[in-house]
Amino acid sequence: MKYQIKGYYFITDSSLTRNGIIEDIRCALRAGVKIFQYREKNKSALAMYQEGMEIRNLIKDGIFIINDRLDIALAVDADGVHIGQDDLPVSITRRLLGDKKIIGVTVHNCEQAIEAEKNGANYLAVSPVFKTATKPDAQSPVGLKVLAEVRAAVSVPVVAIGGITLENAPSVIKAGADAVCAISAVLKSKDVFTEIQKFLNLF
Ligand code: 3NM
Repeated sequence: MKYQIKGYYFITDSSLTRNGIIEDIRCALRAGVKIFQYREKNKSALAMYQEGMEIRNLIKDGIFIINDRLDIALAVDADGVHIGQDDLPVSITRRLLGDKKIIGVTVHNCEQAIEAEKNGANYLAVSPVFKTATKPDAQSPVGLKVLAEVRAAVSVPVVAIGGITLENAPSVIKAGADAVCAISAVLKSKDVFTEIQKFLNLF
């Protein structure tokens, strides 16, 4: 894989976007983002396939990950899939996706992190670090301590997500995050491009 999981990690959100997720991705590409995740909770498989193909064709120079949907990841030849604790087991996902693709796994504690790495995860997302309104069913915030503990317990890259802002991002990076996701902090801004640049500049 040409790129590492490092820096600002962009995730689409069709309910928070002001100008549409495709325009958001264009802004992120112009700003220099190298890791993208298509996260869509409420669309048909066909709509996701079509949108996923459109995004696949935009991201020539970067990593393209699909949230949850292994079928869509395979269909659009994404670079990988991001799964949670209630999705198919990591080992099964690996068997279906093959050795060349990326598997990211959301974890809430060290035990899950060690297990996910053992089963073949390429990176982990520790979540939610802080309180977030973007994912209504998110667990209680795990905080910077768990983030640092997970960082120390595994060797794959660790991504931080949940309630991250420009103000608290430096503390998240200091706690050991290799990459940060910040959805509302970026998409609620009128100038997505500039807001993303500010996050990229933290690295
Ligand atoms: N997953 P914001 S929290 C996509 O806890 C996602 O697993 C989470 O959005 C989890 O940056 C979250 O606006 C949303 O807080 C993060």
